[in-house]
Amino acid sequence: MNLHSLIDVLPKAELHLHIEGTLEPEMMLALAKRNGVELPYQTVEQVQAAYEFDCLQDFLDVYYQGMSVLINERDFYDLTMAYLEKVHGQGVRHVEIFFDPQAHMERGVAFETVLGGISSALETAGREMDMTSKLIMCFLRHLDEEDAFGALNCACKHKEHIYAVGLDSSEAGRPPELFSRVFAQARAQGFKAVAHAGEEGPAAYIETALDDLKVSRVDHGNRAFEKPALVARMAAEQMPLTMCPLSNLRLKGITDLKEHPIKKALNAGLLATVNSDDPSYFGGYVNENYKQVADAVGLTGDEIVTLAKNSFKASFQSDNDKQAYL
Ligand code: ES4
Ligand code: ZN
Repeated sequence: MNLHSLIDVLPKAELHLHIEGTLEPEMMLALAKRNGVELPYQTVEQVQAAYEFDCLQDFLDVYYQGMSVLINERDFYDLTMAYLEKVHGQGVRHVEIFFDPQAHMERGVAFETVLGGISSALETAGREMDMTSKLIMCFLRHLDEEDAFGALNCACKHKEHIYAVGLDSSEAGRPPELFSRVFAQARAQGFKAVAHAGEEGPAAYIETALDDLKVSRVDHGNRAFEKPALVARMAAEQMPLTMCPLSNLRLKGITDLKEHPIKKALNAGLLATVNSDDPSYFGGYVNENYKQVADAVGLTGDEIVTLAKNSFKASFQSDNDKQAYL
């Protein structure tokens, strides 16, 4: 079997996916119309023309503007359902989805509207497509600790729907330790923890995500390779890394996919995984990420199988549920 067909049929889990980053231009324009929201774009081509980014912040500005069309519970349901149907066709059997409630609450959209729409779509996908899922609520790191505590208080009322907390948005100058107290309280309330670290920020931010936030996974983690002792530690601990090749390319963390450290991560014995991050904005869903990075760095069939198995190993599924895929 050729490698692209192997990627198509392998069962996979997706562990690094911002649901707001799956908003396709067509749906953005349709929801803008449905909800009477003004956008600076009128056509799909105009939307796509805005997807030229020099860094993470460039992208985030467009991403927060795009999500302004999401107002009602049905919008969040439709968004989530469209993503799940898409990746069901790519062999994805399990998803762990990030959402950014603070970005919606600051626009006057209620926490329960966001959570209600996303979680009913996950329930439908479980019932109709046999897809399993977990939800991860991210704190926006450009906002302060108090704002994060507000989101955590909302999450505590809905523990049956939220499995873990995460940390995303602008990384530079916003080290994980600013949120140590929020994460300590979240963990005390029974949530697992993950955090974006080492996407643009230095290796030291990965270390404080591990030591201060006590995360179970590191999202991105690319800059770990600047510190060999950290790579050795993460390999020894089998600390998962959720890597996102097309995201790194589009946000200029790398200038060519050939530079992507996914193969280096496997060679170092890290529990690395491939994910799409914000597929609508970065030009590909999970299989496009696997295929393009596989072609660029020359992954073997065995390495691709390892990455797919890693996605289940690194997931929050029970050991029993993981076994079916290992
Ligand atoms: C994100 Cl690529 C990326 N990095 C950090 N935060 C994010 N939120 C959505 N996409
Ligand atoms: Zn991300």
